[in-house]
Amino acid sequence: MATKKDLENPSLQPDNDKTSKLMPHTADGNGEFLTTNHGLRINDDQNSLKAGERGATLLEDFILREKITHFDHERIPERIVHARGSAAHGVFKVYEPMGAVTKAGFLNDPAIETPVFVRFSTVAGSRGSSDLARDVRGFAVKFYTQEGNFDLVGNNMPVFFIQDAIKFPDLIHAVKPEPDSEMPQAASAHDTFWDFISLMPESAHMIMWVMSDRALPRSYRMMEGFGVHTFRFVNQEEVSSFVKFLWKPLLGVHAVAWDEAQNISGKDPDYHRRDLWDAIESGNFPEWELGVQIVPEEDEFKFEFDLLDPTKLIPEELVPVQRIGKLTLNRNPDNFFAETEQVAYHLGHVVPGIDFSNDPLLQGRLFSYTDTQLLRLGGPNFHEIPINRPVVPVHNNQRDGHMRQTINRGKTSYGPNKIGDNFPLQAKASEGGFTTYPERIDARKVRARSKSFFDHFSQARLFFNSQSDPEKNHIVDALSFELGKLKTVSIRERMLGILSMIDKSLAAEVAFALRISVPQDPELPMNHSIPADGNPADFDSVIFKGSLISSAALSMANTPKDSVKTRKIAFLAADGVDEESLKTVKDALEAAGAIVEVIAPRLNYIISKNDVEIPVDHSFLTAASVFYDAVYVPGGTNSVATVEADADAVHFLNEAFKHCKAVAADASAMQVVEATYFSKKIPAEFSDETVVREGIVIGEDAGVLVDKFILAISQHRFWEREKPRKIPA
Ligand code: HDD
Repeated sequence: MATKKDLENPSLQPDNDKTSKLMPHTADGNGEFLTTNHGLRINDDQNSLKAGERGATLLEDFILREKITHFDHERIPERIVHARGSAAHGVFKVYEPMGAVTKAGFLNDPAIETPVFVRFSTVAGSRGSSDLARDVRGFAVKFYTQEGNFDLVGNNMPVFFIQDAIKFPDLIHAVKPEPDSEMPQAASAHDTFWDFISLMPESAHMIMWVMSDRALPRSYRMMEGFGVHTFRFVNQEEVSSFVKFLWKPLLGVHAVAWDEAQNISGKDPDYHRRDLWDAIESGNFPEWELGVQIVPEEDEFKFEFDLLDPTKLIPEELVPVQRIGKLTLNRNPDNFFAETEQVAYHLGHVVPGIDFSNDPLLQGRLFSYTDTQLLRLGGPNFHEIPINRPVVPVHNNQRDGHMRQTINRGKTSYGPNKIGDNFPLQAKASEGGFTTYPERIDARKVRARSKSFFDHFSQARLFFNSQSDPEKNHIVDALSFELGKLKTVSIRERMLGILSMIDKSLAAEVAFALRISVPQDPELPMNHSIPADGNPADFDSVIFKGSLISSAALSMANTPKDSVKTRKIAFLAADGVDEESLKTVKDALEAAGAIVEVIAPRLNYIISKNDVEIPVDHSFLTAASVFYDAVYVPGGTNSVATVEADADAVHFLNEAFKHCKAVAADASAMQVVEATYFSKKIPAEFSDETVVREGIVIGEDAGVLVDKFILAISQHRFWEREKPRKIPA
């Protein structure tokens, strides 16, 4: 967006490069002298100033005081939610002009690369908690557009727990560690969370998502993202339509197993952070397509649910997703604190062409985000922190406050003014000034929930119905785990009441695991979150709708399974390995975009049967099967014998099989496979069909084997293996 001055000077090109704008704020001590914060060169940074070598330290030591004081103040309050996160820089490009529905500049010019900063997060845990918690993931995108910043602050699930922002503090108090014991960390499996949820039927749909594999992403790069609320698009003619925003990952949507997640949490709590960082460092830039579901304003009431209800999604069968542009993350931050920790997202950061709906959750969020930054970042000037600055100039009459950076010149900091020729000027809509969509509202002031928000179960059921059998099993297991951790038995019973409203078989299976009965006459659909004087809308008269029985887009089983890009494959080898088959399989996997790591009993290198040194990436001590998507055992008599004799190697294979991953071995390494517990499950033949079903490949010809192995890895997981449960490892 051009400023008034720019308009007068058409030769000025807009500077769209966020990275170059960050540069003046970066510092690098390479080749420099050590100084105090005030530029004084420091002569001795090893010793404080003392009265004599052994004497007391002197208060005079301003160098010591400055250093310690700064250190003491290094921490700021962590985010009350989404404290644990990782971020990256990137760009967004729209495919085609979207002028028919929105006038937003960055959605209208396919030539513009809009810089973005994207932060992913878990919700409940503290800053230092594990990435692999069973939790919702945040997916917050800051677009530095030519019309100012647009923030799309979403999650990896399309709905939310509550319908009104006034319940947010209750929800978060319930899920955070319990206030007396500060336990458990980054986990929802405790009494206060489920006590609350069991009294809030409106959470039913979200609970299905949070108990599903969506809560255990394989990678941030393999998650969908959702703006959740219904927003508004407004075009140049001031015609408005409703819009839902979705991010579709080009690598598909994939999850890890719960047992694996718990294991990773111990072995590498930074697993997702590392994965994102490493992918970007190695040039495997994560990509998503931006999808929109557009509903013309006149269709607002055409659905069986209310578009304003954030516990509902619009099934893709009803309104198809149009993919309108691509997001690419291509640069890691230079400094975690300055960028990832200090970035401040806010739903109220919009640009002309994007506006809000009356979703009561969205409306409350519009207050919360700025408010939280004021505390977290210490004052009203957080927009001046380099990562938060727009790429376009900022001019207004706001002044002063803690840590003000801008040196505003001139006498006037008010408008209208004559002294300063009335600058800065308000912009007309034609000059890019934001105008609120003039929605007609003619209503009474009430504290109430619309009756159209009261069907809490139809979409929860739609979600459950849409899952594949393994996904349904995982939901049953997740609920059995979480409810199994509760101390208060009555909460389990109440939850079973809620589950029985969603699906009787789901409730029965969880009840079986908990060895209690499903309440015959649950205290439902009573909504316990109704106000003291009841709700003006009569809940009993709610008709449970939801004519759609199942939606393919809701199941991760239907995600594309045609690529092994960035998948990590472990090769278990030792001295004497047959380097030819190793190389054939490695080269083919790498050509397909996978990452191969050689794991051996000792670090550094192994010597092949033909005396070739092969670099080793990890020993069995520092590696674990949970860090890999698949495992391969190459041939070579001595190597095979060593791997077979190594208990850690056999455990590696057993665990990979348990977590339903693709396993391959050279035919001459059969004795290693025979040492595993799954040796009896090896199929007799390895046709493509068997490989896709079973995920195991054994072969003599490395060239043939690797094609089938690639096919197997691209299936991601062979969840059917879990059916005979209680697999050791
Ligand atoms: Fe929120 C952070 C997403 C409801 C109040 N939220 C936060 C972040 C994400 C979301 C991704 C982290 C941003 C970052 O990386 O810095 N929040 C959501 C979604 C919601 C939602 C998708 C429902 C659809 N949030 C929500 C409500 C409230 C808040 C109803 C309060 C009324 N959220 C906050 C907050 C946070 C926040 C307290 C903490 C840190 C921050 O804002 O910057 O203001």
